[in-house]
Amino acid sequence: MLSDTEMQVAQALRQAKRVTVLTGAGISAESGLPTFRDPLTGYWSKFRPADLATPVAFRRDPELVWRWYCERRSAARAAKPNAGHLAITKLQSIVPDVTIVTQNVDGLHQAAGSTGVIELHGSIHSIRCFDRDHAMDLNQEDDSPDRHPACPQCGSLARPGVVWFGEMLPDEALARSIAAASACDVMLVVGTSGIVQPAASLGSRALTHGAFVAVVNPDPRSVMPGGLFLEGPAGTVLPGILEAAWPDSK
Ligand code: BJW
Repeated sequence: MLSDTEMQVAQALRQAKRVTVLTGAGISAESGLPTFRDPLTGYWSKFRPADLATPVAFRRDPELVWRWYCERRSAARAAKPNAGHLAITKLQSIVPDVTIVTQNVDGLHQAAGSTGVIELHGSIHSIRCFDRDHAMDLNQEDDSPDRHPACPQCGSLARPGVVWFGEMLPDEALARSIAAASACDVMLVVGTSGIVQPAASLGSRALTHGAFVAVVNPDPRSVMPGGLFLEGPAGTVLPGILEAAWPDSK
C-alpha cells in the first residue's frame, strides 16, 4: 500500500516529459557498497577524507591512496545493480527524456542498462596520470594494490579517474547536469546526503525552475528544502512508485 506522497510522485512521473534523477552512494548501498557518511559503515566513519580523497593526500602518500581505490574498484566490479538501479533503467525505457546524474563512481547505473549517465565525480574504473592528466589504460596487471603504474608518456604515477575534494568537476558533466536540473518537470533525488557541492545544489536549482522534486532516502535528515520526502530504501521505494505510475508495464 503506497502512501499519499508516493502516489503524488507516481502521478507527477506519469505526467512528466522530462525527468532528471540525481543519485548518490545510497542507491548502491543495497548492492553492498558502503556509503560515505553512514555513522557505522560509511567510509568517512573509518577514514579521514583528507587522507584519501584530496590531491594533497595523494602527494603525501600515493601508495595508500592507490591501494584504497584498488580495493574499492574491486568491490565495485563484484557488485551487482539492485532494484533501485533497475527501476531507474525502467523509468528511462518509459519516459522519453530521462537524464541520470550520479555522484557515484561505481558504474552500477550503466551495469543496470541505463544510458547517457552523467558521472559528476568521475569513474573508479578509469585512471589517468597525476601530474598531467594523461589518460592511461587500466590493464589487468596494473589493477593491483601492489603495483602502482606510471604514465608511459611522462612517468608520473597513476591516480583514479574520480573527483577529489578541492578539484573542479568535469566541465561538460557539470554543464549538462545544470541544464538537466534546470529543464526537468520532475527531479528524483535518490540516496544522497546532499552535503557535497556543487551536486547538492542541483535539487534546489530544479525547484527554482519549477520542477516537482522528490527525495528518496531512509534518513529524513537528507530532506532537500521544498521537495517531497519519500522515506525508505531506494530498492523498495523506486519500484513501488513505478508500479503505481505504470501498473501494466513489465
Ligand atoms: C540510502 C540508502 C538506500 C543509505 N536507499 N538512500 C560550497 C560550499 C561549501 C563547500 C564547497 C562549496 N563548493 C565546493 C565546496 C567544497 C567541496 C564540498 O562540497 N565540501 C563539502 C563537504 C562541504 N566540494 C568540492 O571540493 C568539489 N569541487 C568543487 O566544487 O570544485 C570547485 C571548488 C573547489 C574548492 C572550493 C570551492 C569550489 C568536489 C567534490 C568531490 C567529492 N568527492 C567525493 C569522493 C569521490 C571519489 C570517491 O568515490 O572516492 O565524492 S566525496 C564523497 O561525497 C563522494 C560522493 O560522491 C560525495 C557525496 O556523497 P553522497 O553520495 O551523498 O553519499 P553520503 O554517504 O553522504 O550519503 C548517502 C545517503 O544515502 C545518506 O543520506 C543515506 O541516508 C542514504 N542511504 N541507504 C536510499 N538503501
